Amino acid sequence: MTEFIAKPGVKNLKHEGEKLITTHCSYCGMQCGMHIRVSEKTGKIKGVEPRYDWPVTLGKLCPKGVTAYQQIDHPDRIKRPLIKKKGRFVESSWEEALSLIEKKFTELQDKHGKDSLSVFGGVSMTNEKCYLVGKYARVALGTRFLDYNGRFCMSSAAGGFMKTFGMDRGSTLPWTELEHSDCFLIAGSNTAECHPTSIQMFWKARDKGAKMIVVDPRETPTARIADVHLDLLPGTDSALANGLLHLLIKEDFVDKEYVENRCNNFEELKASVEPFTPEYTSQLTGVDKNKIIKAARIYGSSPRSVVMFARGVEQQSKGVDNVTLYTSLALLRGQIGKFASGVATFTGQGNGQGGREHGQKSDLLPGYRKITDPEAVKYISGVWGIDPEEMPKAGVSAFEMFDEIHKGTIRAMHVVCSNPAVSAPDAEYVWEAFKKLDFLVVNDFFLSETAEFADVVLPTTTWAEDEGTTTNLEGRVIRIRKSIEPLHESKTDWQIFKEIAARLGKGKHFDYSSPREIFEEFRLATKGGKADYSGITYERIDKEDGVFWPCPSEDHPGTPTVFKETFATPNGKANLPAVSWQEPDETPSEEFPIRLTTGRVVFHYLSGNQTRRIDFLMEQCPVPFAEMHPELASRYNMQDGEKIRVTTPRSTMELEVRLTKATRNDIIFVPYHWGKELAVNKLTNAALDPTSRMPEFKVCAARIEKLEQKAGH
Ligand SMILES: Nc1nc2c(c(=O)[nH]1)N[C@H]1C(S)=C(S)[C@@H](COP(=O)(O)OP(=O)(O)OC[C@H]3O[C@@H](n4cnc5c(=O)[nH]c(N)nc54)[C@H](O)[C@@H]3O)O[C@H]1N2
Ligand SMILES: Nc1nc2c(c(=O)[nH]1)N[C@H]1C(S)=C(S)[C@@H](COP(=O)(O)OP(=O)(O)OC[C@H]3O[C@@H](n4cnc5c(=O)[nH]c(N)nc54)[C@H](O)[C@@H]3O)O[C@H]1N2
Ligand code: SF4
Ligand SMILES: [Mo]
Repeated sequence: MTEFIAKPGVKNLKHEGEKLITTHCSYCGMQCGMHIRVSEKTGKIKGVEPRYDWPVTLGKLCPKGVTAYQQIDHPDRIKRPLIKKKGRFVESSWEEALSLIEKKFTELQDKHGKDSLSVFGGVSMTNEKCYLVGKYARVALGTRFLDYNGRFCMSSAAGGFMKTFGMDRGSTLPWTELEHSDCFLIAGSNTAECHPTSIQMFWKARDKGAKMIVVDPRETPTARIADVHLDLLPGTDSALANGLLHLLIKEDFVDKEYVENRCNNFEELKASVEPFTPEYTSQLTGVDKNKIIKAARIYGSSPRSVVMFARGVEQQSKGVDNVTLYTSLALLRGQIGKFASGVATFTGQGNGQGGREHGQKSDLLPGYRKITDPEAVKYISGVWGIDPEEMPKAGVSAFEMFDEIHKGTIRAMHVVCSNPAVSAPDAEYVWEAFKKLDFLVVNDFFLSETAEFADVVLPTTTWAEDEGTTTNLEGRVIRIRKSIEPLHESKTDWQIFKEIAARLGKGKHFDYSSPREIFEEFRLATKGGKADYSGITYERIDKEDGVFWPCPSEDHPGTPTVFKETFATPNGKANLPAVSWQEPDETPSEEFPIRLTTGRVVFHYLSGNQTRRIDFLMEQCPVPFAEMHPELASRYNMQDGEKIRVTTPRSTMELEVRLTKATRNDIIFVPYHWGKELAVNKLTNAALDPTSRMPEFKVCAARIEKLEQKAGH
């Protein structure tokens, strides 16, 4: 374990009577290094210290990170299993809760077949647990209906990287190199609020003269410090990226040798970007053409540049196209596989990278293997000790599982580590689906809006009560360490899968006594796959400050920079897909004249089920709001702080106005961290990307109205 450094230069200043557990934050993909302080006498959590010697985040934590420990011994923790009886939750024993699950699952499968059950997973869990979610669905329940919350998060980036590179590692370079880059093109990422501790890397590079281009409809804190801010209309990224590609080609910024030797399809791409002159691009995107030209020249002339993007470009019904186009910028410049340059997506959730590689997706098996590939099925069946014939077929994507519930195909669901009642689009449709289920089981440590619909809630441990590994947004596999024993009567998710499996007669496939044992099987399951972890051990992670996958053997150094010589496509060259511009699924009309976009604030995390319980964070940001430009507000005679009505073709809600000149004057932005009547997902459009099945959270058409003053007010 590492040495504790209180501050650079001040060593081993430990808190009296406490031990320090070296681990990482529970929330986002930055996975900031931290030490949890635990009282030696009482074993209770006392607080947190940043980890200055963690090479990626160097002692930085954001407001969520410094308060993350407050979840652990929080009074709202679910202490015992809950069973709904006559519409109310009643505490029960594990025996009673698990017997009920066994009975219901068995009855439903006897009557309606194996696929009447489903599993909805999440990636705020360790690799060990994420791996077991897939195995639990396929081996213990034997259902094809399995998908997870990464479908709302990383799926378009994954789809885009598979198309261009043939492999989906979120970053082609280690982020410790970012400070040596000359130029960042950041699209659809509110970096300072959503990956706050990465900002120091950009500042260091800026200090050495690096340039920054930000593509966002809002002037985020990151856009504010940019050399060029391309303030596009939401949903027009493919037009903008085509326009930038057009200029790279026209102004001779293409690395011809690289493109010739390492890329496919250049001529087709060239032809398809031809119409995207700065004038035409400006017309489609609403961005001043001179800013587009300036951005292309800065990016095109920088020797070491990094293209980075996040959900702003990905959470669209053309999200995969957007990803391939932005990625093509870096390929035309010959930037992939070299020092301090490349492409990266800002992976969202703590284990958003690892959790998407190992079989929580409806069509994937561990190691990024395809369930439609008979060889992959044969290999994984061997590791799992089942007959390949028993392996379920591919299922459907996360949102489409709700369609299956409405159709009556799916009768029961086990939600593990997600809160789709808040986070899925078209929320009222999703709530109806939950009500329609014959049986819903939820694993969580806090009663979420989804858990409120459940028949049985199983109390799980927080990240600090178990050990395992996660994979950060660089692709670096790291260790999560156990700070305390499970509180109350909670159990870890893997223990829960093990116990349910045993009751369903599949116990021999889940006979683990520790996360380490799961990790050993998991290594084997990934061996030979695209995401190969087989050379990674807990000991190596400790010794080497994490190990980057692919790492196919214990003497392999791991792969901090990918695609140095070749890409993972059949001919080893990267693809440059030619995709033209298409409107978003829903565009403004007379009835819904503006665009609504949604996202995050620094103080809350995702569905808010964790951060809405932390006093400091709630004090900073208690309720959602509709951010709008004063010009837009004045057209409707709306004032700052006033309540208004926002309506889309799906539903309507009331929100507080927040005026800011940082937002375009033809859109509103609403953060989505609240449930029920405060859930902006009542309004969002569930149009899905054809490849990634990612919903269009980032753009739909809306109407805003002043609320009638009530008499007497
Ligand atoms: N504070 C905080 N941090 C988080 C999270 C959190 O909930 N809270 N969640 C984590 C997770 S899981 C994720 S996925 C990431 C998300 O991180 P981000 O993707 O950075 O966050 P968002 O706020 O969803 O969206 C980013 C930006 O996209 C812009 N945008 C909207 N529409 C468009 C468009 O059409 N084109 C472009 N180019 N931009 C557009 C928005 O204005 C917004 O500034 O953050 C991670 N970190
Ligand atoms: N409108 C709109 N909607 C969006 C987005 C957007 O930008 N706009 N972004 C989308 C994105 S990027 C994401 S990632 C999704 C996320 O959406 P969700 O998956 O709903 O996100 P969380 O709030 O992280 O839900 C995780 C739940 O699991 C619990 N939990 C945490 N750790 C564990 C664990 O180890 N085990 C178990 N069993 N439970 C645990 C938490 O308490 C919480 O209730 O939301 C999506 N929804
Ligand atoms: S940046 Fe992300 S990982 Fe780091 S402290 Fe904040 S929420 Fe945690
Ligand atoms: Mo996410």
